[in-house]
Amino acid sequence: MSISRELFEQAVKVIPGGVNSPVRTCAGVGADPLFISRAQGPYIYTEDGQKMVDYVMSWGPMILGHNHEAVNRALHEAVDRGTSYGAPCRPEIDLAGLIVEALPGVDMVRMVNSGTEATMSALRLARGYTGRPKVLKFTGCYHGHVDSFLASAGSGAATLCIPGTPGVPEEVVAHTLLADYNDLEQVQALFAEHGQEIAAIFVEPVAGNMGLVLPRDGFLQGLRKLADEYGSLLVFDEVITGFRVSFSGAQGRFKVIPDLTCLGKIIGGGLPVGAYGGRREIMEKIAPCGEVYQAGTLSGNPLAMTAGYHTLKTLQEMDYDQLEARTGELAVSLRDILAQKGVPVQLNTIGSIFTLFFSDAPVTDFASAKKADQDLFRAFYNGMRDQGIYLAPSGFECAFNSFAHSALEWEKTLEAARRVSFSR
Ligand code: KE4
Repeated sequence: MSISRELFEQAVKVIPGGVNSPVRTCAGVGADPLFISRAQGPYIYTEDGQKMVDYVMSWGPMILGHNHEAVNRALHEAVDRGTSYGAPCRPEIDLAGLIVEALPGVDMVRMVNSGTEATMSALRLARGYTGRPKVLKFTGCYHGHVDSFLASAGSGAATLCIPGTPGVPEEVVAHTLLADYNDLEQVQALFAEHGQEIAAIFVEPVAGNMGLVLPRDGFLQGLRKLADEYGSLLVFDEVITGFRVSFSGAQGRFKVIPDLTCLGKIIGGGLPVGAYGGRREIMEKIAPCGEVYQAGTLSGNPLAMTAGYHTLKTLQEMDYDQLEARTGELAVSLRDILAQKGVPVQLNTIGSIFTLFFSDAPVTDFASAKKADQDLFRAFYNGMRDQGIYLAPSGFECAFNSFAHSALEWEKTLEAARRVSFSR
């Protein structure tokens, strides 16, 4: 029996499903989760000593690669100054200042401890600022496990086929309006009917939780126009895209400026950090300067702020265009290798992220994402994993490249794909 299997058998006794987040279970691909002992650069190392090329990268945060020297060194120094003060500290201003400087839609930012906390707080703020109850989200988008957003959510809820809202009272999701991603007509119709009650549109400006789905030309601009027309807020959930699709996020790349922005993942550099920010007159509604309450014991934790600051500071000097070009080459080569095996495959990619859908039709929303063949994905996942390539164990997630990956890892990845067998 492998060490990972032994550990998993121990874990399931004391942790639901043996994992602390459902997407980590590999039930959907017929495998056990691998227990990781350490990580370095583009690699993770399993408890059984297997060295694997990592394209999960902690589900997005590790864009610099694991254990980056500058981040690691700063963290070691920070630990010696204590781990938590529960009081303001300099690293909070350093990280907040970098975020405000980088994102055109953010004048002020509040730190929290996860992407979920960020979107939950942004939703409360949008409702408090507008005095309206309803929120419009898109099927297949995932904004964390916030009650109001667990309606037709993506990520783990899609992977595990969990229906929308067990455990969430009907009254809560009654205020959640759903539209299909990229379908502006549906959004227009919902605004025509509910416009004066809609506090905000929440959208992943590039959707990463139904697999990667790109916004159609004019989609984000159309949302901006409708929000303005009806006095609703436009909220970009940039937990994945922030500092990923460009140093100024999706809002800088697509030049559509939201009223509020939710962040996570990369801004914590691998430590637990989320944040929400936006226009000053909205953010000043948040306690203690405003009446919308939100708080957190470990918000602005000095270690997390240090990791986030040094991550963004390092990213400021990195060549995003080059990483995007390398990622595109890798993804196109993977698609072509798989297509030559006679399987239907579609590729969506932007920045340093991509998803290969086993489908013969383009994937532009949740319905088309769900048409992808999950059995083929399962064969691909396991075939790659058996050869030391670590992908997300779900067809509704993305593969994340990093500045630590090089031609060596990319060639290993392509070689492994050439050897994958899809014989049913
Ligand atoms: P967290 O609460 O997991 O930090 O962030 C929630 C969240 C919010 N918004 C977007 C766009 C997100 O992608 C996420 C979290 N992403 C998933 C994977 N796609 C995290 C992995 C997990 O759930 O373990």
